[in-house]
Amino acid sequence: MSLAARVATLVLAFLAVVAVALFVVFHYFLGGPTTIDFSSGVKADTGATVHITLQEDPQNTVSTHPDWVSYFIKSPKTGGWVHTTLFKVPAGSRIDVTILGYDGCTPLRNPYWGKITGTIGQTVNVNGETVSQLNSWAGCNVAHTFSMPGIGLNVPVKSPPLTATLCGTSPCTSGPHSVETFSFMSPKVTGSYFWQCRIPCGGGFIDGFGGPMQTIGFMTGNMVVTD
Ligand SMILES: [Cu+2]
Repeated sequence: MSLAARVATLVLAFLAVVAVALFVVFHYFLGGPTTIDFSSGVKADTGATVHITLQEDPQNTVSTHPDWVSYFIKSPKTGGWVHTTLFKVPAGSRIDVTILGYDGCTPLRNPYWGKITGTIGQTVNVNGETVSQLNSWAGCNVAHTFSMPGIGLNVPVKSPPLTATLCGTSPCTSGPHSVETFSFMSPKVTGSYFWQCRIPCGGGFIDGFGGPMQTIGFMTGNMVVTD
């Protein structure tokens, strides 16, 4: 092999190692879920209305954990579903939320989490019906919750009927699902507000609280409130 060929091989090998290192850094260390921005173009503290749509699924086939239960957020820019649980809203605004519930039921550990709190009117609209509670001990009918302790928000999300064949590919675009709508006021205090599902739905983990329950992009996330 000529000197030039050896130098070229060495340089190529070096560049390959650098490329792998950069991929690892960007993909695994810096490449967390993105934050979906619902605040741009909306003046904070005016009570303006912002619309947010989420879905919860029995799986997340676009992630490296295809068997983990997961939320998705609909991008207001593209209309596409994004594998994230991070979103940004303007302070002091009315947040209209729609959640599409595609996952099957898991009983709530405490009936308290079936009670709706923190929404305007202390109610949610479930498939067209206004309710203030979902009694998951009377029937297995709740899949996940959308709960934000910092503002006292708790919304159980109804599951499709027990015998339904659930959507098997995420993000779900068809299949049996519930439609829940509710509104709440975003706080006037800016910052990051943690939210999580209250059902220990991390199947295969001790007490169900590991895995998706503690991973951003699945069953826990943050609402960033901005001015
Ligand atoms: Cu859950």
